[in-house]
Amino acid sequence: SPLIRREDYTAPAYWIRSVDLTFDLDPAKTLVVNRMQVERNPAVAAQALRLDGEELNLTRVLVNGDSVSFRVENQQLVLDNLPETPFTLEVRTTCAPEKNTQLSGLYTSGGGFFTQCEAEGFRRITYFLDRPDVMATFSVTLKADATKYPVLLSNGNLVEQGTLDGGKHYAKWVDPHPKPSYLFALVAANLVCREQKIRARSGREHLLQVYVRAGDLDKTEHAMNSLIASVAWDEARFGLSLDLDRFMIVAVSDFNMGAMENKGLNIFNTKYVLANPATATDADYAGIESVVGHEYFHNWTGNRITCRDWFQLSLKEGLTVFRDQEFSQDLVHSPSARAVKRIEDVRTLRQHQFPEDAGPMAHPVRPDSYVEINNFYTATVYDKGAEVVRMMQTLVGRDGFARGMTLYFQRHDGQAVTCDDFAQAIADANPGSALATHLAIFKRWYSQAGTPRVQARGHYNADARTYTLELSQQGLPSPGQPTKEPWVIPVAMGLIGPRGEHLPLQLVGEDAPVGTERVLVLHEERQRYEFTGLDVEPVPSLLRGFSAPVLLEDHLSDADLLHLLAHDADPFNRWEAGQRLALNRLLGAIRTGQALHLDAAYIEAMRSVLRHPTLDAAFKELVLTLPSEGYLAEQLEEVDPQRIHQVREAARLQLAQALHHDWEWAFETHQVRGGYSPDPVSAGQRALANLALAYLCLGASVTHDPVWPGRTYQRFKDATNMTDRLGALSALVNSHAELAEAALQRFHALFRDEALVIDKWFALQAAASEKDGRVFARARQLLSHPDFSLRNPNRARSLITALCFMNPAAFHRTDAAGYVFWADRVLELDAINPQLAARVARAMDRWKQLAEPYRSAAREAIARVAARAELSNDVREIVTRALA
Ligand code: DPP
Ligand code: ZN
Repeated sequence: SPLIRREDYTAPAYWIRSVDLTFDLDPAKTLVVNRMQVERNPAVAAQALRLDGEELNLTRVLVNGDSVSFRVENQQLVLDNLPETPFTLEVRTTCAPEKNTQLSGLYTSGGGFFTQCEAEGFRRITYFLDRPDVMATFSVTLKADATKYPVLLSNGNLVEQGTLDGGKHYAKWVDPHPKPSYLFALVAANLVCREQKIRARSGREHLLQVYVRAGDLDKTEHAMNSLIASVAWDEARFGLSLDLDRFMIVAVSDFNMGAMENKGLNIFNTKYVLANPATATDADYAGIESVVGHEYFHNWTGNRITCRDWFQLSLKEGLTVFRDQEFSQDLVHSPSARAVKRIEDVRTLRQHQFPEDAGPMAHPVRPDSYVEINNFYTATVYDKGAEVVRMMQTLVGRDGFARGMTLYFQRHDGQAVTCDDFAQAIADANPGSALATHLAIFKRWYSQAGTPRVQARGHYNADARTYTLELSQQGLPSPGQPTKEPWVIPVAMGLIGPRGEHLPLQLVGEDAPVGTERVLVLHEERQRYEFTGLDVEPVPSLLRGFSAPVLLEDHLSDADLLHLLAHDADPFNRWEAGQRLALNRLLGAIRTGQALHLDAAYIEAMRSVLRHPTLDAAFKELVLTLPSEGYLAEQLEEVDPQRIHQVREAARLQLAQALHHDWEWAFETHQVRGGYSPDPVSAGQRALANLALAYLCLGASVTHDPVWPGRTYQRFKDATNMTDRLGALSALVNSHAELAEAALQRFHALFRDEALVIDKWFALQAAASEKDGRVFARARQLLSHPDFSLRNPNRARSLITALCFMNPAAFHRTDAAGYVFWADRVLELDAINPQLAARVARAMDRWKQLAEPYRSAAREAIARVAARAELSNDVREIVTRALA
């Protein structure tokens, strides 16, 4: 399987201007008639037309109605001797949707037909120029059994429908917007829909629809509300309105990804559509809001302006993640609720993207090469890509960024473009800005992999009343990139005085202070900043709001961090200070092998946050949650997952015991009364109450006091929403309470017919805090539970991802049984669904960091997978890179 390189890009030799598709849908054998209007691209030397196709049965090829000679080689249909003028090419093929377990292309799920075409699924439906820079208008006719498939949908507008002989019916859809094939979609299924008409600011009326299976209609309100909010937000913030009469979301339970932004017909994993208070947690509600937003926002950033080639994937994904993050922040009104969302996003970035950027799969936001593009739907392309866009906004300001977006659409609407085009538009709309000044250097964020390290050292000169801050940056080698050039790094910062006051910031040479917060733009390897007029020695608060995706070493002392935790006006850095205090203590114990002892200063600091009169509950919950085992591992040169677990559990137990009365107080005082609402204030209260409950049950696990486990079980039974029910269940399971078994059984019995809840049931058990190997043993047993299946991606992930990615202590065992489990599942899954298998394969990314005996055993397991001859390109690429 060849390596595909960005530098090899060439424009297509042909354009397909329009396509007319007819589907005769049958699970075993679907007939696809594909009529394309094709013309040569005069800018490219004359050559054969090569159409991509995969697992298709080709039955007929006609050019302008006449049969022609053709050949099929390397999964391409090749036609020579074509007319110069535009011509009609008709290709007939059949495929077998029911056999399509990869869930790419046209497949069946729950008795209906669905499609997924990004990145290269359309070639599994028909022969085509399956590349994003070939944009065509589509008209689509669907024919299917009227009883089994009453709903027939495709992109755009419904122009015709009717009945056919033999119990069949048909529908014809026309999408007026030219689009690449990856945005094609069809659905034929037995579904019901919630619909709502809205009137946009422009006065235009739109029909919004959310399609689900018959029993799920009561779980569609939140998705619809999120969609309505998305339409309004994009108009208000960026002046971008919905360009279609009808916008549809369809939920399907077998889906590889979260959702897909097909033009006018978004197809969603049920996980990101279905919610009611009894089945969905606050986190699920938030996930639905952001994914509905994300896919909707793609209509402009991705669909109207798309990617020239797949190396530009972050052009749409980084930008659209940034937009969905901003959307979720703008929906909440308090600055602290915005900060909570920012902290959660940064936590995700550090948990997934930083390890990726330090491991064998490290790649630039705009990769230079790939074997299988599906492997590059990564945290780097999505989340680091979003940080790159966020830095642009920081450098040009919020209004400047909006101007840049406007220019981007003026220049490129309807085109397939590159990351360079985007950055250029934002810079050109902001002449004189730091972005425009340093654009070439800034764009290294697109080309250099790896997380930059920033060092900060401050020095106060009492006589001169100055504070000198020296910032320097450095990049470590990554695969294929041994050396790094400096990046442009915006460092938002402030200086805090001994009484917690925010000091005015005046650099030497300036006439007056410029407020108490500013953005320093580090663009050289080393820069010095001299602040003047300071009567007191400040504590620096650097990288506020996580203004750049870097690793900061600021050399702050414990006392400095305690000061920031108590006083920083920037909630992100306040949270960060608390995490750093914990990190220092935990890492100290992990490195030295000595027993952990949480000192009074730390405990008191945590107590004052917990008891703070004005801080939000959601923020408190974040501060009082210890850094994860995965995050701890990333700070270490050599990783012993069992040691990390031991120390972190000891810390949790000490927090449980030292703050026992405070946890009781927190639990009692954070009860939400009245009906369920997923708003950030009530969600924060529930989160803190659930954290308190977890600590109270943990404390009880050593005192053997039955009161809190008993109350927790009662709360589990009486809960009126899933957040509280799952919180109580989790407290019991993670403290290994005796009542946990009964609760798990009851939970399963209550929700046996709710697939998404049963996923939670699997995941909770597989991600539970390991104790004496019991969690791993349980996870292995659950493989043969009648509800378990590798064929449904959500279910497969609920067990395998929870164990292999989210539970290091259960996964990394001295007897290597976790790695055997991993290799077996990767191989089994690869025969069913290579995309999913390749995701699971990445659980071993960081194996070289492991201590012995884990390291050798991990290598052996990866080698066993790599030795399999009939591996997919997807998994082959991952294991080859891991072993390199
Ligand atoms: N393009 C999709 C999304 O990120 C992924 N399939 O929205
Ligand atoms: Zn996306």
